[in-house]
Amino acid sequence: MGANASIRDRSLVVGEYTGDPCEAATSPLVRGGGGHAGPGAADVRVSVVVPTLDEADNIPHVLARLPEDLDEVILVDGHSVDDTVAIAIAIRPSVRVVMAPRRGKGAAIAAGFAAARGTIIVMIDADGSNDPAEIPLFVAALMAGADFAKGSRFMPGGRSADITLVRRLGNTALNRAVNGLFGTTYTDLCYGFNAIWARHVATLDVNCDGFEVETLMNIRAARAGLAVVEVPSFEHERLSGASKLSAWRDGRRVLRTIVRERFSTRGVQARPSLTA
Ligand SMILES: Nc1nc2c(ncn2[C@@H]2O[C@H](COP(=O)(O)OP(=O)(O)OP(=O)(O)O)[C@@H](O)[C@H]2O)c(=O)[nH]1
Ligand SMILES: [Mg+2]
Repeated sequence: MGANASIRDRSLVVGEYTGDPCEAATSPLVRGGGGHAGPGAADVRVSVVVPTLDEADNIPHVLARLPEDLDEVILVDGHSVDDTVAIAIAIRPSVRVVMAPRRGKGAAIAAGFAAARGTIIVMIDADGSNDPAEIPLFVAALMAGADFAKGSRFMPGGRSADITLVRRLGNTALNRAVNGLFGTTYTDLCYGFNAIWARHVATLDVNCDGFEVETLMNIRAARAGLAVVEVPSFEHERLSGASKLSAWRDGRRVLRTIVRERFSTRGVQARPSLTA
């Protein structure tokens, strides 16, 4: 599939993965049953939220590969000290720039969700690891009935050229913990490429600041009974610059989030009553 795919490409159907991200299969629903087709393609407006912290060298690549018919692109900047914002505006004058209220990816995602005006919100990293050409696949998964489409590097058809051994082991262990504690069958817990119907954003109530944001979203989506689908994704190497994630520090934050959510009573789907 060429660059700048269309998010309204209705040929994106579930099928065998051929190596072309836009022909990949999605998972069956991994949790929940609340999904429904939602509005027709004509009523769908797609917002893309891009958290940035010193990504001046990478943001041109990401913006250049976005699908052509997005409704808005929101850059949530964590007060970069490089020219990330100026470069983004120069390349895409229509970009909406939101300054994150606090440091941290979670704070940026929450601010982007609050600012988004679309019916679908896609979150994608700014370092070139996530291929914007995969966005139509996430949109298609939502249009096909999912409430929340989460990218996965580790389901059939997904892959990572970026993850280190330590991070892979940590992600696998934490992913298993979540599956065991919350009854999910996720194959990837900490991946930043996801899409959700805007109407479900309040349900997730993203109120964390750091890299635990995807874990929080995945757990709360499952507990709220949202229909979650995994979408195979290829994670490329960060194009340039340094990672902001520390495996140990952020791994502990993810673990704390899992424990906190396990003992929280919020968002637990009500069990059907046996009495009328
Ligand atoms: N606004 C904002 N964005 C951030 C912050 N920390 C990270 N980001 C962005 O969040 C995305 C993911 O951060 P990365 O540093 O790539 O983390 P990672 O993908 O786990 O690490 P690598 O695989 O090494 O790239 C990137 O687009 C960052 O620019 C922050 O404090 N504020
Ligand atoms: Mg990255």
